[in-house]
Amino acid sequence: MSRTSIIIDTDPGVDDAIALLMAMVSPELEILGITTVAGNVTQELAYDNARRLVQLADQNIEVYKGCETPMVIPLETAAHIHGLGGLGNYQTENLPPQSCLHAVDFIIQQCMESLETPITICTLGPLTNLAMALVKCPEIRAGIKQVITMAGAFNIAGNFSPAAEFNIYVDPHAAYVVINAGLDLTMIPLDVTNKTNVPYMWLETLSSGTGKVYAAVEQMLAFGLRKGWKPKIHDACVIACLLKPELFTLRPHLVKVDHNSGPSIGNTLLYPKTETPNLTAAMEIDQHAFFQLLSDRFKAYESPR
Ligand SMILES: [Ca+2]
Repeated sequence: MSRTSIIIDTDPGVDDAIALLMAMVSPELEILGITTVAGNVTQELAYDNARRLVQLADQNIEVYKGCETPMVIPLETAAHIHGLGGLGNYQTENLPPQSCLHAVDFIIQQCMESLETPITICTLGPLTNLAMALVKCPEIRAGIKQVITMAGAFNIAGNFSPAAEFNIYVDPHAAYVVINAGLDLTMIPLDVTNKTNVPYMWLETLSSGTGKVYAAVEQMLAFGLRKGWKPKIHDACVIACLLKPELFTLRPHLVKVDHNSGPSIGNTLLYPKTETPNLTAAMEIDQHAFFQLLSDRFKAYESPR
């Protein structure tokens, strides 16, 4: 099987963790590297958490530390959603060694080496690293086959302000750069990812299953469950869309992002189909098939490896 080469840019984050764990056991994917971005948590925590997850999955994937702040505005995190450490109640010591290469330079290097066979970039956090790479070296566009991003809110209120979904809210200027870069971009908005409440059946599978990954994910989800939330795993939609795009209703649309300071900053506006499209928008998800795919992939973690 020829595998799809990807970079995952992430700010783990409980839902990022599930997306990463899903990707790391998907045989169709070759993960060239993981890059971390400040978002749900600070860069330092995101970087440690991503390495923690690679270690948990017994993988040998390099993690590259990215931008410490958004391009223009100060960082706002979401530690109240993901726990102070970012992975709910999950913590570990003795992390793998750090890489010296910056995430932005890693993205540039990989894209420039892939001009013959362009790669896919999956973004699970604010778009700062990818935008900075595009600003620093616009030529990388030729090395990018596709970008799939969890970002935006089209026909519903945001989850961080009434106008904005978190990833866009944190760095609307980066979103503006990426959306207008002329890339093959698929945007999976909150309208769709809000439908990924973890079913009780999967929670039961986690608690009755064996293996350290199940136990770890249970700990991660426990933080939200204790607060009475039914966890949503927004970012896993990106990996699912890469593996099985047929699970989503995808439509070409023009989307613009409001990056002007004011109460609507970070708003994503979905224009009617009559306007010239600039991206592919996910409009609906087959929830049942999505969770089937997720639980199928997690079976790889069922017993100690
Ligand atoms: Ca995320």
